[in-house]
Amino acid sequence: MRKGIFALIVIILLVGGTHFIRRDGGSTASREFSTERGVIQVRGLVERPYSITYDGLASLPSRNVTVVLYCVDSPNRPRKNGTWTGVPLRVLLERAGIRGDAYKVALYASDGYTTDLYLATVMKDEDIIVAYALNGEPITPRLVVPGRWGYKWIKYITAIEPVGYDFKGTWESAGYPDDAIIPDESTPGR
Ligand SMILES: Nc1nc2c(c(=O)[nH]1)N[C@H]1C(S)=C(S)[C@@H](COP(=O)(O)O)O[C@H]1N2
Ligand SMILES: [Mo]
Repeated sequence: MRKGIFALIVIILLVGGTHFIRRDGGSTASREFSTERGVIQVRGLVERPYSITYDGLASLPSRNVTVVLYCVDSPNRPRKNGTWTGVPLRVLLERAGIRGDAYKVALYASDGYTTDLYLATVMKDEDIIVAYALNGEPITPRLVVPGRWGYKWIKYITAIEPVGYDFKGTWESAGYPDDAIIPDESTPGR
């Protein structure tokens, strides 16, 4: 009789334990999944703030831009190269209706990184895109900013925010040039 009760307890613990492990494993997986999918908020000085999932970007007008990513730390070594596919930042902003008092665009990432662009720059350059593919392969959406150093090419974007003041991102506020314009490749010491 006591053996029977003992066996029952063991069975309950085993089944309960297995159930717990499965549930825990499941919730960990779904947390990673939701981080990978990601969401971008378009907020700040806009008429109609909205959110778009990383997957949702593919349903908007897209553009291909062939350009090289250079990091300012090794200015002559191409870091990433090819054809980037994505949505013009301007299109994402216009969907929200940009308010007249907007002056810069602050960009935020899930790792705490930030950068910024002048709204006027974004509005006149359709090749500034939130890219979701490189050479036809899906990538985690990141900004592509032709002619500017890699520190403008923010990855893991979580928010795009027109602001009315001189917002400066991670490296811009540490003293790197805010325009981040890459000098011509023939420039000595580039
Ligand atoms: N979220 C995020 N984006 C970022 C950075 C970062 O640290 N965090 N570094 C920037 C810098 S300084 C460079 S040179 C490029 C490097 O891009 P890569 O990692 O694709 O080579 O990413 C930019 N985007
Ligand atoms: Mo960089």
